[in-house]
Amino acid sequence: MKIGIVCYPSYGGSGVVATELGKQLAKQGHKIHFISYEPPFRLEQYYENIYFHQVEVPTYPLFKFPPYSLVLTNKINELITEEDLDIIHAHYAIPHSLAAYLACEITKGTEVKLITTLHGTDITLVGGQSSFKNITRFSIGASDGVTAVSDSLRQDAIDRFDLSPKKVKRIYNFIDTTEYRRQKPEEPLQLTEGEEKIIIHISNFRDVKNIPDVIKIFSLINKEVSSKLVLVGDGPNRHSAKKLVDELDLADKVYFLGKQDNIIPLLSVSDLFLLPSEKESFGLVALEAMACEVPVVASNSGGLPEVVIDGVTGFLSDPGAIEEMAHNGIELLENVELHNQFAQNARHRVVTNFSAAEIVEEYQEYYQRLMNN
Ligand code: GMT
Repeated sequence: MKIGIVCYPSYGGSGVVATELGKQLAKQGHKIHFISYEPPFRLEQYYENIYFHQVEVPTYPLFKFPPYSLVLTNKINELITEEDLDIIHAHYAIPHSLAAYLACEITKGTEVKLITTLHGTDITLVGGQSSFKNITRFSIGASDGVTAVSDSLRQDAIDRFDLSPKKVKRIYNFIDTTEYRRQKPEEPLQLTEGEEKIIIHISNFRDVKNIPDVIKIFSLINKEVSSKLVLVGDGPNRHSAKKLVDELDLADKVYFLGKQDNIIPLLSVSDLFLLPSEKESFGLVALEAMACEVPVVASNSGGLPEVVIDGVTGFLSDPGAIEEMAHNGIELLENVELHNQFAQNARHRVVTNFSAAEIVEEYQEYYQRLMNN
């Protein structure tokens, strides 16, 4: 098949899933055309069967707001004809799904099918806002196929946009479990002294991630267990996080590492992952942690209970239940046997339920089904 993948190229789960899906499909011989404003960050080298098409928005004094969505639409439309695409797969509804829909409409008569994958905030935070609601509902309805990354998100989309349950298929996120596994670091990472435990959090530091809760949970854990907190990523709440760390007198115990291209070495030395998000449609990063044998203490919001099994691969609590999350973290860090068991359970859960081979096959079957309709 010839597949156009429209995605955000920067750090973030939706772009990662789109890129990894494209890489896996390319390995199987499909021709993959990524369309975005930059090469996706996980597309760091040449891969056979993968092409990248950059969307460059021309400037003009009249354009106070450069019309990215329109240029994207034009680019997708060009590629439909030039590359004779079979599928356009839009990751993240806004604006990709509508841009792809318009691009297909412009070249009426082609057989190209449009698939939209909903990732979470495109429905829960952005698409639900009145400024975007009608176009989001329309482009989801107009897609030939719609997938959501968890049952929770699927139901959310159906409820919010009054969709037929038949319209949305749940296809879980996945990772390459041969790449994501606990590895011995080539060089020691020098993050700890002596027997300290490493607690890690990785995100885009947006409100939805409850960054203050990450720090408060760590503060409570650190009173009982000698430990360091490693914060990976960057975003709007990084500055206030730094302030809170200083106020709690934790500056020498918390590392702000910023954005990191390769998180596997960091996860491979970590003992606990914290993800106390207010909302989380799936929690790809929890999956990455679990694949590296790191148990997860998380909130029970959205799709997280479909990823992290409470009492088996980590612990789940209501968002904001800081004391309970800290208590669960301490239990895991102090009980070596329990920790080892959870670490193995976590890896096993990812390998058996979320590995690339099975999930990519689900996408291929879905593509095929739509093409046969
Ligand atoms: O806020 C983020 O975590 C980024 C966002 C994105 O669009 O990349 O992540 C969403 O999609 C990921 C991939 O499907 C999911 O794993 C995240 O749970 C989801 N984020 C939220 O729902 C907040």
